Amino acid sequence: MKKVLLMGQSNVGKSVIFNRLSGSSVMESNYPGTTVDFTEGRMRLGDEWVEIVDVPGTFSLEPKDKAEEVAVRMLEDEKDATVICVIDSSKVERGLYLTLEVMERGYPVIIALNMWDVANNANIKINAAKLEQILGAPVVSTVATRDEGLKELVSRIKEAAPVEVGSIIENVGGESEASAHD
Ligand SMILES: Nc1nc2c(ncn2[C@@H]2O[C@H](COP(=O)(O)OP(=O)(O)O)[C@@H](O)[C@H]2O)c(=O)[nH]1
Ligand SMILES: [Mg+2]
Repeated sequence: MKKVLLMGQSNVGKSVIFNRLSGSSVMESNYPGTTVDFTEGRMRLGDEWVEIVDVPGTFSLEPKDKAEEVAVRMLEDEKDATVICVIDSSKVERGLYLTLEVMERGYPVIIALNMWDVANNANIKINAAKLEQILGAPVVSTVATRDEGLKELVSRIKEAAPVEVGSIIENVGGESEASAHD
């Protein structure tokens, strides 16, 4: 069965998203040989069922503790997974670090700009469409606690495809060159 991994730092809303996307058949287990637990469930994606995993929070793919180590191993265990990178919209740069690392490893990625309400309240403006264009990956703003954006997030998972990280740099360069010629 195809797997979808929810990844991101701690406290960005991964578990709220997981709970809303997964059905009732949720299973909690320890990662083999560790005391680190994670939750797994199923989700309907178009006309197929896929497995969705609430991966332990991690800041990067260079693990600093046991839980982060498990997060990295879970990613490496699932070479064919699609990754939903969950980012706290009020701290985008922090979340993008992990996103780029996951992309660099060749995984198809879709980005959930969660906590969109928090960013709004803090007057932080993010151009999700532009970020999507630069990254070459779907970017969806969400407020998981209010179930906002999650339908769109799920419907766009199929758009996630591997991205050349080099092309992201080109996209940024191409942008500034285009505006320079305006
Ligand atoms: N305001 C707001 N709070 C959220 C949102 N998503 C999650 N939260 C809250 O943020 C906290 C962390 O969420 P959680 O899912 O446990 O984060 P995780 O550590 O990434 O699994 C919880 O108190 C959630 O209720 C959101 O979009 N907006
Ligand atoms: Mg959690």
